[in-house]
Amino acid sequence: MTLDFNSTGDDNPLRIFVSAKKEINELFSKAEKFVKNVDEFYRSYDESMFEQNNMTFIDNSMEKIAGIRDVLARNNMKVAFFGRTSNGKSTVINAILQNKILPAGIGHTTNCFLQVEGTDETEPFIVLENQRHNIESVKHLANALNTESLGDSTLVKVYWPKSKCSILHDDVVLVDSPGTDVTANLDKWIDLYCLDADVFVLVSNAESTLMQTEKNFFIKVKEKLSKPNIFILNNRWDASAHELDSLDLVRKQHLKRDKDFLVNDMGVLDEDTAQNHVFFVSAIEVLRARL
Ligand SMILES: Nc1nc2c(ncn2[C@@H]2O[C@H](COP(=O)(O)OP(=O)(O)OP(=O)(O)O)[C@@H](O)[C@H]2O)c(=O)[nH]1
Ligand SMILES: [Mg+2]
Repeated sequence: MTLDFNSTGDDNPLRIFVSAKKEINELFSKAEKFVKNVDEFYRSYDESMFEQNNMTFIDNSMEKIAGIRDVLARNNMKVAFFGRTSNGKSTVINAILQNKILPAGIGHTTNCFLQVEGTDETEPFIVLENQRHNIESVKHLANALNTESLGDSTLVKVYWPKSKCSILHDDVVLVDSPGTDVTANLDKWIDLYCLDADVFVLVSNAESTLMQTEKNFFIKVKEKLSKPNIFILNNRWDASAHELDSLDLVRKQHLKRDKDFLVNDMGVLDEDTAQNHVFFVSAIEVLRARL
């Protein structure tokens, strides 16, 4: 099956994901009601009439279902982007959104968490500590973020008109982060922003290699989430493309290291599937082409 992300019909993969999530949510809602009924039934009699194992089984089931329901409660798909400073996380998100929404540039640019989601309103706005601020453009967003002395674990929600960006119609939420190398708050980040993410994207720099700081961050994520769904983007591939002689070799080298990380260090994928989780991209070129 070919996946057409530009499709506006029901075959759009993001729409399929969101509607599948809604259906699963309904199933767990029913399962929760069922287990509650059984629990009430048992409790309406003298508990000593039943084996303790049965009661424990019911309690455990209720706990498990509640946990799964929490994760499924959101009907959107949350995609979180991580990687070292300047690897191009914000540019990748802008390329996906086909708009220069997030500030991007050399040096350490993103200084807090930025969550982009769609709004039915016609003008963009941001919400910071429950306060709404109107913004006209990315320049205003950058200024607004710079004038506030935000901690690197702060979340700013960016609401961008769905009418200006097709991907936001499909309840996708994209989360940009500061570089994993510039913070002492990795544990806090994981608790605040990773536990409910559906997909993680590690934006790596194809001009160098996957760094230990990036790997360590995801190894920490894995300690809390049993099987994070991770994709690796080897960004800045345009720069490598100048070295035509060694291009194939460099690609193979990156692929080997990335697969090794996903399969052996993380243990989240097998060899064959890992191959489909590694990409070589030039966010800047895609963004330019899409503007
Ligand atoms: N050549 C090239 N430059 C890129 C590419 N993607 C991003 N850049 C440039 O790299 C610089 C950093 O990009 P950002 O998107 O701000 O990087 P970031 O990972 O968000 O950085 P922080 O916010 O500081 O963590 C910018 O000057 C981008 O124009 C790419 O694919 N190729
Ligand atoms: Mg950034």
